[in-house]
Amino acid sequence: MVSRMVGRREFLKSSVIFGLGALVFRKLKFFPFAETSEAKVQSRPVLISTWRQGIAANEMGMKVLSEGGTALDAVELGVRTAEDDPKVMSVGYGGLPDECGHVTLDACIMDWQFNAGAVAFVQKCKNPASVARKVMELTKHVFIVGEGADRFAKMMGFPEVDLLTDEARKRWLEWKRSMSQNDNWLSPEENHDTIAMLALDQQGRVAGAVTTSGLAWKIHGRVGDSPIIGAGLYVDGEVGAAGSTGVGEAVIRTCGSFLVVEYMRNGMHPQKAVEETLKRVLKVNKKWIDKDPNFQVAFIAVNLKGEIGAMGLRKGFQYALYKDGKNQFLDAPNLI
Ligand code: SD4
Repeated sequence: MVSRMVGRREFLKSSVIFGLGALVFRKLKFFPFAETSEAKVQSRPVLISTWRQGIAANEMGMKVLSEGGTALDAVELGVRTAEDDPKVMSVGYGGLPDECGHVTLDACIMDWQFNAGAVAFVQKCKNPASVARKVMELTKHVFIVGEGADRFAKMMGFPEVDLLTDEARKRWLEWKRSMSQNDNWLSPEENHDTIAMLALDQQGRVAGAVTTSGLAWKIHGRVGDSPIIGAGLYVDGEVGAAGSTGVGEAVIRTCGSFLVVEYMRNGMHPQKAVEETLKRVLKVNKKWIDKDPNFQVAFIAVNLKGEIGAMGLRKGFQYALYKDGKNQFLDAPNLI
């Protein structure tokens, strides 16, 4: 009995000492780290956009935010800088055409409350992301395509524009001249420049937009991942957002952006979430990826803390990140 009591007292004493020791150890070694990272992640706003045109898009996005706009305004007007720029030959006006010489545009937009809008196969309007926003805000629908999308854009007051520039037509003619039996419609090199843009504003509202002319020389009527909610873009106001660029077919097969957000919902850091999603993309699309050294897919992501993720399947993916007052153009890591 006595020895049992002493034993219990000893046990309690050593537990208290051990507990205090562990606390001191945590304070010294681990707790400060946790505090630092906690402080660091509270950096809002954050803007992240794919490829070089993301720099101008982020600049515009930040201007919109500083003038009191929301994350949604920031992504809509941010991606518009690429849509309007004929030198960006993979988005909007001046985009490279399909196999028949038609420029066809796809876009979508989504906010932090699951509101979403999308258009595809647009041929007469250079700002499909803004048309997508009108679909989202002024109709009961999510997705309008083709002639109906052009008609809707016209009804909404968007001017009709011939999207094919002289330079894009020249490139199309060169492509046609060099066509051979070996051509692979899915892999011309200059295809990976879709702009996906995500914004987390000061108030913690998250939004995203994606806009593209799709893969150059695609079969007439083909639509990729970019305007598809869940594939090219997904936003969840309680979790964060993700967007993609690259060969859309591979992203559609995996519901890529939705998967990134789901991984984040389950607690993954955005960087880990994009990596795990790319592993899935690789697994599902292996037979196509193995055959084609130019096959690229990439994701960007942001969570509500302002932590970001960016990664390409292969080397070469670059993105623009506006965070902590700096707009930087960065190389993303790659999976293979
Ligand atoms: C598509 N994902 O149409 C687009 C192309 C792209 O960067 O992203 N290019 O499949």
